[in-house]
Amino acid sequence: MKHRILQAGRLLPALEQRLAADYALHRLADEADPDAFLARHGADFAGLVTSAGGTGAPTALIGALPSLRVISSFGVGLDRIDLTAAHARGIAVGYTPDVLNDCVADTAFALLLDVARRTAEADRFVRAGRWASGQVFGLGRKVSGARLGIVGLGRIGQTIARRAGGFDMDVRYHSRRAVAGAPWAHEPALLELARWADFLVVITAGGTETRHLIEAQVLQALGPQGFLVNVSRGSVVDEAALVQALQSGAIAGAGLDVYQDEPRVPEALLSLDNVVLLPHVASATHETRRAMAELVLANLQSFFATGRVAVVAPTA
Ligand code: NAP
Ligand code: 8YV
Repeated sequence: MKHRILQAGRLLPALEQRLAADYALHRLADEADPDAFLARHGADFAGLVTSAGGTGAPTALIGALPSLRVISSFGVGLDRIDLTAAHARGIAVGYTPDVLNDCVADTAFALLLDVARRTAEADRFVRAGRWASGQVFGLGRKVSGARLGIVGLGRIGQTIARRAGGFDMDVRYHSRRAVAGAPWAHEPALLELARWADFLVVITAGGTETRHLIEAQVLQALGPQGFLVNVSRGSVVDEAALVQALQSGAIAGAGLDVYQDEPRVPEALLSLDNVVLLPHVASATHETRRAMAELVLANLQSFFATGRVAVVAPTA
């Protein structure tokens, strides 16, 4: 008998195929009325496969699955998983840290370079025929040697900091605790880091503790020559304050991969030229998504063989 697994949201087709081969997989998205389906069949499922940046495992979904024993999440963020509810019921939670550090760090730099050197904007300029018609494209901001402030020096934050060495950048970081042995200066006051930095890259965890950590005052401190890059979660930045800061010139520009209400991006951001907008794709390469998929499978295999997932998510 195959274990019954519920799939919440979309996953890589190759991962879905592997899951469907190994388990009795049911896609909740195929149901016209998911709530009615869960009310009738929720008790059938021992496992839930979901994605960190997508559906997650919210309280209501966990509550609708009374026989649930394991959650395997595609991604590292835990802000959309009710860890307290899972812990209270003894549900194992597996996730996919580390394998995506490189690609998320690369994307942070892609956004940083793009918004500073105006590459997407320059591409639009060429395609619109403005170069050919004799217009001159304006100057950008030098990245090499600049000051980089990193908000959150975890697995990905440290990878970003190492990338910055290749650009001869001066790096400092803010987090609640200094990271032992890290060669970069810890700045306990976020406002001070913002005041000091030319580029502020946000890569903290999401969730209630970091909600609107980057608010109007931080943006004011970053200043009219400063750039913000957010590859963490949309909730970490006060989006209304960011729009205001970009429109008024309180900061120079922003590079964003994540938003408060994905996939909706505020209309105001779409019309600004000093913003680079990505559709939550920081980990989206063939190589990294394959590695994440392998961990999703390994977590389930390990759980059903031993009672423990291979990579255990920290409890809330
Ligand atoms: P991690 O190793 O757990 O690092 C999280 C960092 O955030 C730590 O340095 C932590 O330090 C800091 N932090 C937490 N709360 C904070 C607060 N209130 N104030 C300041 N700093 C705080 O996590 P990771 O693997 O690097 O991943 C980070 C996040 O990136 C994930 O949680 C996820 O949301 C996001 N992510 C996004 C994408 C994407 O596609 N855009 C892809 C992967 C990950 P302290 O605890 O000392 O404060
Ligand atoms: C993915 C992410 O885009 O790992 C995370 O926390 O947000 C990203 O890697 C996501 O898990 C896929 O939805």
